[in-house]
Amino acid sequence: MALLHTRRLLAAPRFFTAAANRASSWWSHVEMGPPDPILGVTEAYKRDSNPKKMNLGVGAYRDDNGKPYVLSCVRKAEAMIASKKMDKEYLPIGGLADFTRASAELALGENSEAFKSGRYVTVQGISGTGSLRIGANFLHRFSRTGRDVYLPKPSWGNHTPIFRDAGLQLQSYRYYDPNTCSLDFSGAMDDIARIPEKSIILLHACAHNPTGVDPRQEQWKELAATVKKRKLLVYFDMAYQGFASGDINRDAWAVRHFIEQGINVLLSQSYAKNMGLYGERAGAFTVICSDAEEAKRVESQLKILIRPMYSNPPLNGARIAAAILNTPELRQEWLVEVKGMADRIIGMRTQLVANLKKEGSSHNWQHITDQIGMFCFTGLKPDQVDRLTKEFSIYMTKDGRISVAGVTSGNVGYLAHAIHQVTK
Ligand code: IK2
Repeated sequence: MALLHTRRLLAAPRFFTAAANRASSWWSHVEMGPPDPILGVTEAYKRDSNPKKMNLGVGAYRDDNGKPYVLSCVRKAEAMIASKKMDKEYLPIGGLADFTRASAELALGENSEAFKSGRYVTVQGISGTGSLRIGANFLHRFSRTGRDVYLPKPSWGNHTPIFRDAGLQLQSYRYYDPNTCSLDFSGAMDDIARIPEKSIILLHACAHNPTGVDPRQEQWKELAATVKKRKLLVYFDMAYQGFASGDINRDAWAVRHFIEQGINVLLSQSYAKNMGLYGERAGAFTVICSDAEEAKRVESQLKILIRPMYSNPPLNGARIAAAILNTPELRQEWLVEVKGMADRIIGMRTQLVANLKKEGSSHNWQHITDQIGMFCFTGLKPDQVDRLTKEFSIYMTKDGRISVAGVTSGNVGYLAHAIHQVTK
């Protein structure tokens, strides 16, 4: 007892010093923040020792063995770049010209009037997120008509902080009907028709994240007409071109249609998914302008925005993407590979539904095959998601979204079994 007392006395000064340090610290008021709702799922997954564990949280493509996949066209582009022994000088503020031009062409199409006439400006961004942030900052500085950005409900979780941190205000429009697990088209049209004129509206160009629900072409046409009538400023987020249907032109259809209708959109692109360049952070931000002279003025201001943020963008990913887009054989190989990824995901959706039926599930799971792209909004409730994690070590975001890219022929049966157990 006496010994314990002595030990406590000895420990006390250290305790008091630590407490005093905390109180006098510059950062004593900084509270512990919550983990990221998407990337936090991966952290929890990593801590799980169950050999059957599945990470269906983050949207990162896996091959049918569940392994990260580096496209063969990417390996070849890297070899080509290495063989040229290029320097590592800074890129210009707006990025690699071969990359930005090819990105604009990929999105708009080689026959696009806006592309051919040069009434656009494209700058390189730090993948999709960084490109969205350039756009958000540009809107904050130059939008003359308002600070309100209307997001679909729900939208990719990071959209809100991207726009909010840039000083814009977030609003929403109906998009998804949880009762049918599909597009709430009339709700969306009603809400959009009421958005105050000249507000900003964000649209997912294809493979809507998190719902996997896209408008059909006829519905896009109606949306474009309403948006035009309301004089809304359209911001397209295109993070999955080619990855949704397997066809780069089909996935860019909405963007191209809006521009053909005379709607001068903003656009963010990412090569994270469709080229598997996740960590390379290759992306682009485009503004369609009324003419080439306006595009020059906008470009000058984008450079002024970018310079104090990160000075100039990273070199490597842009070189890889540019090599693929601008070298006919590599481009051809990429088109086949991106289709291969999209097809594997579509195949997994079919297999998941077939396995749920085999398990004896009587629910209607048709939305799993109706939805498109990397994600499936299963309709699972938070308590069912909890059970999947606790009882089966299957990790996903709380909203019931699964990354279908993480499902393989080897684990689709286990997933279907687990889903059936928590939904029967
Ligand atoms: N915009 C959308 C709609 C996205 O889905 C993404 C990628 N999200 O992937 C992570 C996830 O939801 O699990 C992006 C933009 C930006 O992606 P990046 O910055 O990686 O190019």
